[in-house]
Amino acid sequence: MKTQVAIIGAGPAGLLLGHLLRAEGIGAVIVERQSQAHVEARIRAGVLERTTTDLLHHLGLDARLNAEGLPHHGFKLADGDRQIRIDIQALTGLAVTVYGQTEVTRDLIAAAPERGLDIIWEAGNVALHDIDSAAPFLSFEAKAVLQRLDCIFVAGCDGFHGPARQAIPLPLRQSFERLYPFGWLGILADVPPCDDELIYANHERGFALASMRSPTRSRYYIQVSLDERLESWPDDRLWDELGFRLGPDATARITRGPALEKSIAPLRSFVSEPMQHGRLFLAGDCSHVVPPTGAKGMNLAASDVAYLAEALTAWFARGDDAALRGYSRRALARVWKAERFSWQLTKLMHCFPDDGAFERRMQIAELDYISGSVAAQTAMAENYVGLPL
Ligand code: RFL
Ligand code: PHB
Repeated sequence: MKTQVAIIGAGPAGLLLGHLLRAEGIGAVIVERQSQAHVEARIRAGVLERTTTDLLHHLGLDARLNAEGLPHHGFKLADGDRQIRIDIQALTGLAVTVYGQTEVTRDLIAAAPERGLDIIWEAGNVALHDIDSAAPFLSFEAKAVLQRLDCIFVAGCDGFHGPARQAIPLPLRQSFERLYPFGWLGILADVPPCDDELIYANHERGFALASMRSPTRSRYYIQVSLDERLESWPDDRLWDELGFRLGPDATARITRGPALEKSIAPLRSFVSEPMQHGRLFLAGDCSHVVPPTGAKGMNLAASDVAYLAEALTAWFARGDDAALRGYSRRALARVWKAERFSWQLTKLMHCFPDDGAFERRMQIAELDYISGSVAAQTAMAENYVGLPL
């Protein structure tokens, strides 16, 4: 098999890149380890920045997004009894859109055949070869047959655990990491949300987030220690805990219901530099991870591939390699700012096991400062809606 760009991974980064390349007439094939059903069932991000929705509009893959996406003009920070509203629309002129990653992924997969984007599902043992030559290729097993995909470029879009990042030799690759001593326990339920905006709550029992997928589907999270097990969190215990943490206004309006999905995700900040080696280009979680507090992970995957598609298009259309050479530097500049915001918001809103009374007072003072400062609220709002591309 042969294509122009071989993409590893059918997450948001790989699918969006594939569509952006096909829209420019560039050949692309995606090789994905999991089955289509598995990928379409994953519950992940919920908040899309304007830069991400713009890409879906540009591709004309926005029918469901337009019909079902919920524009959000603000969000709330809760701190015990108080709520601080960050009016992102008034402060930045922009909004975010609540539309699940699951839905984005389904829309992109559904449109793949009609746009000539081939996806090979359940590909085992994907390996990269000759990435520092002019003729790289992938090998993998599909339907029990060893296959080879020759290409001009390889795009590593295979998430944090995939093989692409490791294909950059270690002396040339440097990583920066912060692991957090807690995770998020998430619940998805078909009940109306407790508020029409998201609420990020700092409580001495731990962080909580009230989010949503639609007017009838809620998504909630609580901070839990890393050794917690799902079996210890029957639905009622989880609803009780949300009631403690979200503050009195929200708690009075929580509707309980059975969990459609429940999972625990660890939190991590991670960047691997550079994002390019030879003919291999990395995008999304395979090259950087943020804790979900800032709602940035999927949006960074989208901005990476917007840069990469632009650079590959310049190369295929005009033989111009300037943008490809600048890709890593350009993408990392945006990545590090999102890392900074996600890390700060995580520190502000969570209970760290080693923190004492002093750190708690600092968090409360910071929230108090934000509540009274338009400058602080503006800084938070412009990061939340997403920095410009
Ligand atoms: P993905 O989505 O992990 O996709 C990678 C794909 O590569 C495949 N793969 C392989 N394929 C072939 N061979 C191999 N050896 C392979 N190894 C892996 C995988 O099966 C998969 O299909 O990475 P991508 O595309 O870079 O997208 C990143 C986003 O998924 C991620 O950043 C977000 O989900 C993060 N995130 C959020 N981001 C936001 O922008 N807004 C949010 O509100 C938000 N909330 C969240 C989140 C992530 C969460 N979790 C579960 C970590 C909330 C949570 C709880
Ligand atoms: C979600 O709805 O899953 C969600 C929303 C905001 C975040 C993280 C996750 O910051």
